Amino acid sequence: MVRDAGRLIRHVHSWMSRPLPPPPAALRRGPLRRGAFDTRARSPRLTSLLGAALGVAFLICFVTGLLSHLIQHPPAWFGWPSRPVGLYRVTQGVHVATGLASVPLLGAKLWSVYPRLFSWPPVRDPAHAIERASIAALVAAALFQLISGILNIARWYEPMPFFFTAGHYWSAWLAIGALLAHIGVQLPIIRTALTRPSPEHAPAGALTRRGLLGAVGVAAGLITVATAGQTVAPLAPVSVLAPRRPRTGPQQLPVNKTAGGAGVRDAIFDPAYRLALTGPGRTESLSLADLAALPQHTVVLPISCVEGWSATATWTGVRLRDLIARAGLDPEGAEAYVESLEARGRYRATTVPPPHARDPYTLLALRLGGQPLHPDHGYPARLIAPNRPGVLQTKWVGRITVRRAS
Ligand SMILES: Nc1nc2c(c(=O)[nH]1)N[C@H]1C(S)=C(S)[C@@H](COP(=O)(O)O)O[C@H]1N2
Ligand SMILES: [Mo]
Repeated sequence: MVRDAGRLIRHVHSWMSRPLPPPPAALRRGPLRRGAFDTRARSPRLTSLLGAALGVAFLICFVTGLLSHLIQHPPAWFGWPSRPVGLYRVTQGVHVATGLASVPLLGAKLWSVYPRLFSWPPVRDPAHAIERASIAALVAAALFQLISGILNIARWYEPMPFFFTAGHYWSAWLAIGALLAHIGVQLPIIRTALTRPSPEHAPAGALTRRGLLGAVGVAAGLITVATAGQTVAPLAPVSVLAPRRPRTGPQQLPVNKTAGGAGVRDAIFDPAYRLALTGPGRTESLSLADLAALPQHTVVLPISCVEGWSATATWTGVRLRDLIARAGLDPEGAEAYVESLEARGRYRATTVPPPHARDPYTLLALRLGGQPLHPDHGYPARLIAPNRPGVLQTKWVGRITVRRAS
């Protein structure tokens, strides 16, 4: 049995490393000719150093992105707490920052290896062909992740003929799988390259390796500073590339979707507006005056958009747990389904799970910064809960259905 397996493996191995016929030498021109590239600044060490930095950035980006996905689409085994209130703000800020810092790292890494695209012969044997195909998959998935992520934070959806969230999520698995396989295959090379002391210096005048690494580091730092202001308020003035600034927008808060864009203007200003509050076996209609007559609470909580911007604001309104009790359930074991007056749209409704439903900071907010909500911020009432992605902070709330948590 074991002998057979051993023989099979040897057989596959020899088949995989069986040399393929060389391609016609006449093709060896242009970038394929010998010595077509200046290799002085390129080395396995440079490539390995860039790869290590990129690997760390990608891993952090993957984990924080996966977390964001789980919070938005929680499977039965997954739970996410309501405290600390700003945890999601940090994890998602880190997700977007590591993604953006990966841009110069990936650029430099590709520059350091692209001459190999023209290596001769293009494929030596079947094993080599598989290795090259896996690198092609890794490069394609990595580029797709960075480009789609940047288009998303720039809110430029036209070039993406697919649903961003699904595309970005599935391609992330492809990228991380290809990355782990790549690290596994390259490990011996990486180990020698990183343990051997840095060899010969490049001749004066040429781009030195250290200079290149420094430039890449500076570029990554500049990109971070130029965008982190979308969530780190003191950096806002220098964040020239940030698509949003924390203090810019109606009531000093950025807007994701406007009331006009959501088509809710008529519904939200209708004097007949009532909040439908439904619990097991009963439904109640609450007017704005009814809601304002209930005990009011004020909390300071951020909106933390999945697109990486976030901003803190002061919200006043009715505790969701008070509404749950009013609908006839114990807030300790209840969840709430919150629906917008918005007729269509992916983000018109969310489920508030028990940790957030019972948290005294979770409000059906009526006021922002002491004033009634601006129409674009969800007038007449919107959900605001601690430690939740902005996409789950439903605006223009028209109905709340309370049920026992499963
Ligand atoms: N009904 C509804 N609520 C919504 C949205 C939406 O499209 N429709 N967008 C969400 C997203 S993605 C974010 S980041 C926050 C932003 O809130 P703001 O526009 O008040 O800053 O609202 C959320 N609430
Ligand atoms: Mo968002």
